[in-house]
Amino acid sequence: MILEDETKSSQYKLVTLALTWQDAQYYCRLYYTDLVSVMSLSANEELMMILKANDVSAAWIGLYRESWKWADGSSIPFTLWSPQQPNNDNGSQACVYMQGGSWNDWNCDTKFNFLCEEIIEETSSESTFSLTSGQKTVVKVMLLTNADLADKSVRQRVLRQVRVNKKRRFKAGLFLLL
Ligand SMILES: [Ca+2]
Repeated sequence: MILEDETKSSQYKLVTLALTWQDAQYYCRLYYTDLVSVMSLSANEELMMILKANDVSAAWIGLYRESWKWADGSSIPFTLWSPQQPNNDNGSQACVYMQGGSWNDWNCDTKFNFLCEEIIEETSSESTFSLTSGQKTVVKVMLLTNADLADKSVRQRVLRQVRVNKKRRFKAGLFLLL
């Protein structure tokens, strides 16, 4: 299987469980790809409409402070803070929720609904393999890439790409040996 540059599309998933930011991220990573990264005004509007349509006022998004970055490690081409935000009130606001389409930094332990995204990545050479329960399959992958595989976020994306199969998701230990 050769993983090459792929076209990428995101599907947004609103989860109406109230969880802390960290638990929300865990949930998104388990069932989808990650908490949502909002990379454009149009994506932000789409998410705002999802919240509105579901009558949810506020939901965690993937942005957090460690110098601000998205949960999946992406850079920040776009922000839409509410007025006077981010204010890091009491020095304890390191996570971000969306409300009415704009963003506020907030205490990560607060429980909100949250927005996940599922990234569907199409590889040019589609692999097909099937797993039955209890079966162990070793998949050898040859990577043709200029990406920096020493970078943790790049490795996570590669593993996700291996893991995400439109029809079938298998929970297994995935290791990338360099
Ligand atoms: Ca705030």
